[in-house]
Amino acid sequence: MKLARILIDRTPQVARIQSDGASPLDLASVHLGTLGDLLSHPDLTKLAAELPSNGPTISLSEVDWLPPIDAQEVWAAGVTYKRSQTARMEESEAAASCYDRVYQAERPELFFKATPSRCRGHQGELRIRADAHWNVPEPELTLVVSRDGRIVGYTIGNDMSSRDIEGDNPLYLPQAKFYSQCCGLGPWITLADAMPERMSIGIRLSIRRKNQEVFTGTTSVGQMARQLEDLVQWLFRDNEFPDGVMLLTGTGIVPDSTFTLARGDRVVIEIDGIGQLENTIVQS
Ligand code: DO4
Ligand code: MG
Repeated sequence: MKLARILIDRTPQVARIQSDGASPLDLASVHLGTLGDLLSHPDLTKLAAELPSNGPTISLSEVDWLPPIDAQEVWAAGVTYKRSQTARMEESEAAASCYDRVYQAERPELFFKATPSRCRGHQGELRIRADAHWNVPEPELTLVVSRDGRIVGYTIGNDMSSRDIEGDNPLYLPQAKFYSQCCGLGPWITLADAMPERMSIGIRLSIRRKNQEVFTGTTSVGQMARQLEDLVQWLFRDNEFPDGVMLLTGTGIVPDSTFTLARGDRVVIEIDGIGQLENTIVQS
């Protein structure tokens, strides 16, 4: 079962994704107001399958996609894959020991990534900062977590990052990560019980420039050094998420140091069990 947020006549709607298209759901018929309410419902899978539609099914090629989020905060974990640890250590001599230590520490790196208004959905535009000159996408399995801390679904996240800002000084991390249009999410949420076996989930990144592929990389969730539930458990320590929360789980794909994104690039991230998230890169 897959759930999305889409625009119909300029109104955001929660929709069920089916083989023949996206079907808008009548949340009010079960006294629910938001996608967040639905995701935290104890009977989510049954409810998502049974909710009546309140409009015609729209063919997937005609859907106007929104990121599958309404009021949730977006957090991210870092340095959860060996590749991220080595890339960060190359990027910053000053912070190399921080990245080395956090990769091995019991406490993971967790940081605030985005508010819903800074996220963009499938086919939306993601931004590279005007004051940065070394930028990359980070393709990350993203956990959809209910308000009581259960992983109820998965989506694709793109943790856009300015490597020169982050590498200059680790205290600049929030500026390297958190700005307008800094996070891609989508195209939809696959509910947890419809996902393939976790360790076998493949993640692929392709970056196209003027119809040529300029970077491609792959990894799998099996390469991650941490358990997903462990990340959620740390995030919920002395912290409450009344609307639920999205948690990007870190990147295992980092292009080598000569690569930077450019305006007009098309970034395609594919994750098994979810689908493809495609975004175009813009810069002021
Ligand atoms: O500490 C820097 C950020 C790490 C990160 O975003 C990642 O590993 O995905
Ligand atoms: Mg990241």
